[in-house]
Amino acid sequence: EDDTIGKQRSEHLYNLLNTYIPNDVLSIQESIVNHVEYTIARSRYRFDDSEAYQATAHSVRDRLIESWNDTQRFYREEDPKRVYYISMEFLTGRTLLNSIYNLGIKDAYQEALLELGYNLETIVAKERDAALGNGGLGRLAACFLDSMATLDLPAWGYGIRYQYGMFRQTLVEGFQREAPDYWLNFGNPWEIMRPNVTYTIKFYGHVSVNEDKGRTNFTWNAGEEVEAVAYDNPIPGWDTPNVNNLRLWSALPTREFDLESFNTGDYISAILSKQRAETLSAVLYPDDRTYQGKELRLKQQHFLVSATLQDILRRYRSTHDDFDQFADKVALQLNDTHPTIGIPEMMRLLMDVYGLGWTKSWEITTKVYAFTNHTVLPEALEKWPVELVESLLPRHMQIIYDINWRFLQELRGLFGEDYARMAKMSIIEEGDRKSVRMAHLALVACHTVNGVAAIHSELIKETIFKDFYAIMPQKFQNKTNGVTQRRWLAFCNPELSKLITETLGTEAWIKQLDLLSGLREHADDPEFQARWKAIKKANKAKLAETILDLTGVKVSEDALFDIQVKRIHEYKRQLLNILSVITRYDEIKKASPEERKNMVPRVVVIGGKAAPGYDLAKRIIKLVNAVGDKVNNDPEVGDLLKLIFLPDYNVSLAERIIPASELSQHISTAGTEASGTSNMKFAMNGCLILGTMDGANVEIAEEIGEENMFIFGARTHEINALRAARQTSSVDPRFHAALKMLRDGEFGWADFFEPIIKAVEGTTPGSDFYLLGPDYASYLEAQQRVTDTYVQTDKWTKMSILSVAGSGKFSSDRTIEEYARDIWKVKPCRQPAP
Ligand code: B1N
Repeated sequence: EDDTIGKQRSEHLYNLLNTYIPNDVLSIQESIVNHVEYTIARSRYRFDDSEAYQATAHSVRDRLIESWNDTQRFYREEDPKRVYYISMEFLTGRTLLNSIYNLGIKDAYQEALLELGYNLETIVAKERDAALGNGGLGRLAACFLDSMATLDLPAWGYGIRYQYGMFRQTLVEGFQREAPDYWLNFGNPWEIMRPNVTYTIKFYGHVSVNEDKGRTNFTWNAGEEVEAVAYDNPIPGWDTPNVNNLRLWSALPTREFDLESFNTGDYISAILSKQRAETLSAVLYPDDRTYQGKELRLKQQHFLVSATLQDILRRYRSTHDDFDQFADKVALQLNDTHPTIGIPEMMRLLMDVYGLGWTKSWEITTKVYAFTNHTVLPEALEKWPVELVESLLPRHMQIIYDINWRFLQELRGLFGEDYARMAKMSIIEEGDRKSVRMAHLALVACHTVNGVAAIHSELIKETIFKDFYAIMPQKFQNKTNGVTQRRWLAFCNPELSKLITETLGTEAWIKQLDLLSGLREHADDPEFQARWKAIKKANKAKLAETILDLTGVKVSEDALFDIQVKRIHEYKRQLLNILSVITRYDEIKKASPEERKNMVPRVVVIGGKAAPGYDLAKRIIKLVNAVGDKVNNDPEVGDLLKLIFLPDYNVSLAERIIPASELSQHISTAGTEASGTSNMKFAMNGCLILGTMDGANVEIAEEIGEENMFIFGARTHEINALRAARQTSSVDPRFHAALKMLRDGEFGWADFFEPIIKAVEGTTPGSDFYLLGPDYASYLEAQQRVTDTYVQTDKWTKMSILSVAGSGKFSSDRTIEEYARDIWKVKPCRQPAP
């Protein structure tokens, strides 16, 4: 990107090299074998599956790099407005299969490998997941990169190259254990280190002020510096010559900083303190529930935005002499408030480094930034202690105070001396421990804030951001989430994908998901239904194998596969699911042999990680395993009911689970799940949804029809009243019966499960905050509808087809088109095909 080769010379080179590596089978084999010998230095005649993966990945990387270089060169020449998606998380998963599909060379690679004696599917599984994210928010960022590339948008992602991604979850006697995910151990062929793209990142120290010709200049004398070095990750799109970039920063010690510490004469401690710098980008925070106020986390956030903004400003200035056009050339999207410290950092860079005044700097900053909110749960809202910001980022604290002072003046202009309102809305929260409210900072500085589903975008206006909505309603937008149908349907479910393409007579749906509506007219066709069912059956068989591998439990492929996979959270109500399994178990035990014959066999699968410090979530994992142990080994129950906890749920496992699922549960208390995105993936794969009217479920119901889902439970507007009455209202007796079985030790560990029981039984004020009790009857009734429908195979299959047919809206292509049009104002910029 930052080549210094003169334009003339690069033109010459371009003409010289204006041919890409050919993609015929022979050329592919040649490049794989070459990489075996020269990149991984193995014998051309003997390499194992892992080595075959490495070599294959490198040969694909060569092809990505060609298009990447040309795309970036084209962007430089065209100088379109660009968008930068700034996120602490990118949950990519694996890259190999995605890349060869997107480049349109999957069949050629499959054949090339087969002739060499290797199976593509086996090779692909050798890749480690890039798990640089917690869950939905991080995966959304990855889907957005895919869509931005596919839509030819001049877009880059910016993030952190964590050495340890999301922890690996193992089970020891049914308890979650966290193991480090050292994913870079055997190298990462998908990244390109850029040793010449580095920036210095400052921390601590003090700010000095000096007057010069009537101007006040601020200089931040850092107490600690680290170097950020860029790693570029090519992002191909589907059916386009464009390849975009995800730039991830890694921390290194600076030489200047070293010199100082080495001067003290203590060589060994100087080396050790060097290692402190590396720890900055060492590990992803595995908590998506509560913001923890940890200094290292704020350091990571500043590290990300400081390197990113220096990079963006330098890129802009390499082709522009002033900042007059900056806002016409740059759009910045903040993925939640995590990168919000980038607002004062931008002000600092413009004023203190580029010498602009406050007014001009503020105008630019407020024109480029927009932010997305992903949750209404108050415990997740970031608030950094003023003390901490002051010591770590002293100049930023000054700037934040200045921004706040001007904002409070504005409020005074609007409302007079309304101090209560000012205190509520201030960027600074007063109190024993003053803190900076990052969401308020973002709301003041960004031109737009958006929620991630219609209901959520309404809720933020009425709850957490109510006061801001009152004075700046024009800033509020909705952008309903989406997922990329490439990874989440076309590639992970190849057989269904083939059937869809054949039925629609085109594969255009891979880029235009709305076309799926064309499946509607086939929903009743018995022949089509038969093929549809057969594909689901084959996918189930594969999942059954995985379940056996991972848990040792053999499940019946004829049972209804009922899945709930997501992070373990009280609000997501995995407990509701487990309790209904207990109720079902109880019913089976009490049933006569005759009655048992008429029951519908079920495999209930639960998977997901608990934040390492989230005690109750960890107890819930143990509970799933304890109930599973009992139920799965009860000969009276047999195939009628299995409860499986699938360990280490991640992107790759999701790609196996989702195509095989028949029912999936999205059962959060109404008003708590901002959107959910796996619900969209399940629907796209012909899985029926058992869910509440929460998050994107509401819009899914609009699109595919409530009659094709199993909707239950209280609605958002009923929640407050239900909470107020929780202790005094009566709930379904089966709820208490299930809790009693737990308490009586039916599944062992009664003392250990007591806190779970206490949390939901509703006997103390504030207990059962997520209203499992009040929703229980409605939930069981919906479960009964599931069972009754499942035995009507044709009806079920029709609903499954209609789910897919109705999921067109939930492509992240649609989401990104809306962001591009309504928020970023960026247009496609496709390089001419080579
Ligand atoms: O973001 C997803 C939504 O689909 C989910 O409903 C929502 O729960 C999820 C702190 C978060 N909200 N907040 C987070 C992640 C990491 C962290 O450190 C909060 N994740 C969500 C995509 O919009």
